[in-house]
Amino acid sequence: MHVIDSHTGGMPTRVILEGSPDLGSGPLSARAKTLSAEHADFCNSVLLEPRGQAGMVAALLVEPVDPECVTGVIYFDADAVLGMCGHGTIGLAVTLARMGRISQGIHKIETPAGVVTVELHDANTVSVTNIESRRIHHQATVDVEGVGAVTGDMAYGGNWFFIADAPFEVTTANIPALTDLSVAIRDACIRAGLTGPEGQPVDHVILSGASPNAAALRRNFVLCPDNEYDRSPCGTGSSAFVSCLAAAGQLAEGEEIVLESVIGSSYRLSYRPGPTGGVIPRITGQAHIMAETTLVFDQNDPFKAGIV
Ligand code: PYC
Repeated sequence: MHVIDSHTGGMPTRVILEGSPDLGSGPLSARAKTLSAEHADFCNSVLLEPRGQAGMVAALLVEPVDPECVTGVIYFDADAVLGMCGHGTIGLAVTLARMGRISQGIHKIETPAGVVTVELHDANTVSVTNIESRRIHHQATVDVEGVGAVTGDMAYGGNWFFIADAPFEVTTANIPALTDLSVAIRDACIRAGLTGPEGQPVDHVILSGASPNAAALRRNFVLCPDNEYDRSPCGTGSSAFVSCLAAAGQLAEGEEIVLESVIGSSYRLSYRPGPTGGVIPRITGQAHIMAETTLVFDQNDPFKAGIV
């Protein structure tokens, strides 16, 4: 299996160029469901140790339905198939440029959540115009085991986020505590039945804190479905965050802000109004290629499907 690995603000993306299971030719959302339901071994073998690494997200290239798109892509982490992935799309654009498949300019990419556009500025810098994002629930309170009541917003940015203020500093030293708290909050959201309009459960949690960097509005810790934290500021999470700022009247159309990850990497963000009352976020960040690799799957390897 031929893969190209990059990282976006420290968060790894593994683009799978060949060697994927046959997912058919239907809508990408249906192909994503098939991948999730029928190919867990494939997903594990690519992302889990010993071949993969903690936090890594895979970007499986597939034929798009929309002929205007340069490619289709299905993202997954070690636990779940994702609707969209912002850091992954920045990494994918830089990877496609390295392969000579795109040049500087604007290109469309199809994801299970919808068509997004990427603008490649140079070999490393990409702006993603995401799908329409929106605040779903304002100031919902959930009862978190061992903590008590936690109040926050639920928002959609291509994945489903619960967003609350961090009760302590968002620093690398606090990553274990931030992870534990976020997992407990996600469990509480699921127990409370806090969902999107079609019953979509919260799959990511953002704990938002102050940044020591005057240029950044917030420093956000983001928990992913595999219980790893996003090393980047999380493209879909930042989109959800921006939708909440917009809904609260705290960010004007076109105004640019900087959001940081817990490790201090950053995205620039702005939005324009969406067609159905949400926002269309624009996320600018940088990715760097790390490796071009052929993964080998030895039939006699006892850990062929990863260390589960
Ligand atoms: O950047 O959207 C993102 C993302 C989702 C999960 C990990 N990164």
